[in-house]
Formats: sequence, structure tokens, C-alpha cells
Amino acid sequence: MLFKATVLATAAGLLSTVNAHATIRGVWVNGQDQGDGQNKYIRSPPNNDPVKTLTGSAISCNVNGGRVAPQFVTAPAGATISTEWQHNTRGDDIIDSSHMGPVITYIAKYTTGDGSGAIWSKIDQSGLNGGTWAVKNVINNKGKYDFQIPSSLAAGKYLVRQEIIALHEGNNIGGAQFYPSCIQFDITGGGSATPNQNYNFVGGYSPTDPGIHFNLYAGATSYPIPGPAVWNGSSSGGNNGGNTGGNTGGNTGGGSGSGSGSGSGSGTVAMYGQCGGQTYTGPTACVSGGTCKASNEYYSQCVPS
Ligand SMILES: [Cu+2]
Repeated sequence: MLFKATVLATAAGLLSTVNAHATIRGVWVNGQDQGDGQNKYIRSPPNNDPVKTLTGSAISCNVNGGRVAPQFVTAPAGATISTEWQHNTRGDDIIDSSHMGPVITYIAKYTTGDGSGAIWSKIDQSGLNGGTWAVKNVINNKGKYDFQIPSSLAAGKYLVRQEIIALHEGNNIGGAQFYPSCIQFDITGGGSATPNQNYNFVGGYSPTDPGIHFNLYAGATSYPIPGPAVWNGSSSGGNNGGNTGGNTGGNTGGGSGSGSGSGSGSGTVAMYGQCGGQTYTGPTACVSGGTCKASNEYYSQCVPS
């Protein structure tokens, strides 16, 4: 009996590693299919296994992240991009319905490197909305996930990194499964903005982040998406300037107590947003009820006080 149960559990485990998983297989630009992207414009991993270690370079662009693909997806700034997630080939099944979690998208200036380093800015995120997980929407939408290239983005070559984080084992530290995929883009038109969040997944994502060590089965109605806030599409950090002015004015008032505090409310960080870290330059004040707590030297986050 015990033996039989073990065999069944093992069989189920094997099944889940082969048939449950997915990577990005293709891309659409403003509704136009760009064709199968495997090893063409996607730096495809050799299989659809998840990345589970946050300390190695694979968390950036998966294994083979430094293997440059021969083509680029050409898209105008502001375009709607649809990624297509499937098991092994285009038209395949999507991802196992146990693998609920967010879809998060980042961009970096093009590099032939493997995506390591503080080069990324977040351009889109979707977690748990009205009780529905982003992955559920991907499954319902035949594998497709839509996001926008910022219209202010300067023309040029970029890497777009999109991931699903499957949280079905996220109730254990180290249990979350990451499915990052990096796609080569050539962006045309646009403005002059350069992504400037300088986010590094190694050191940025921590196994104990509330959105990574997360219990999928506890009936949560909200979900703290990991990583920085979505980049606002400007190169010149207006929020940052306002916040610095306000804090400095207020704090240096000293005896006179007349700090001018010109920072506006826009310099406040939302709950679970980034509020500090070694390379971070954005606002550091949390919304009321929140405290800025360091996850590690690279990343601090607003959490409920
Ligand atoms: Cu899995």
C-alpha cells in the first residue's frame, strides 16, 4: 500500500515536470503573428523546466540566456504585444491549471550577455485581479498575454523578459517556480526614454519576498507582485525629485520648523512597492500604514506596519 502510494506520487511528479510547464513560443505585434520564435527571436531554453534558484544567472533569461537569437521582433513604441505560452510547440496546451501566479514583464537595453546585472525595468505586471490569477487569464486566452511597449521608449534594440511565477508550491520557501523568457526586440519610433530602474534579479528577488513565498491556498484576495513598481516610462525621475525636495526641506528646517516640503504626494510608494536598495533611486516614503523594510541590500519594500 505504501509502495503503491509512492509509485503514484512519483508518477504524478514526473507527469507534472513533463506536461505541466510552458515557455513563450511566439509573439504577436498589434495582432500580427510574428511566427514561431523558438531560437529565432526568443532565446529559448532547451526545455520548459522552471528556474527555482534565485542566485544564478538563469533567473534573468533562463538557461541559454546568453545564446543570442538570430532575429529581432520589430515593433513600434506603444505597440500591443501578445506573447504566446505553450508546453513544447506552438498550438500545444498552455500550462497546467495548478500553476497559478502572476505574469510580469521587464525590459532592458539590448545585450548579447545572459541578462545578468542591474539592467532591467518593469513595464507590465498582472497578479490576482478580482479573484482571477494572471495565469488563469493566459489559459483562458489560448496562451496569449497582452502588454504594451511604452510609447515614450527610445527606438533601438531591447531584450524583453517575461515570466510566469507558478505558486502552487510557493507556500514553501524555495518552492516557487519561475518561467522567464527573453525576447529580442527592435523598437521603432517612440520618444527618448531609456529604462532606468536598474533592477537585478539576482539580489532583487528573494525567496522570502511576500510575493514569492506565498500561500496559494489560503484564499488571499490580493497578491503583492514581486520586483519594483512598474516603470513610469520617463527617464528623468520626476517623482524622485519631488520626494527629495520634500524630505530635505522638512528635515533641515531644524529650530525654525519652516521646511518648505515641496514634494508632492506622488512620491509615496504603494504597499509592496520598492522603497529602497543599493541601486534604487525612486521615492522612499511608504503610503500611510506602511513601513519600508529591507529584504536585502538591493531591495526594500513597503509592508504593512
Ligand atoms: Cu511545475
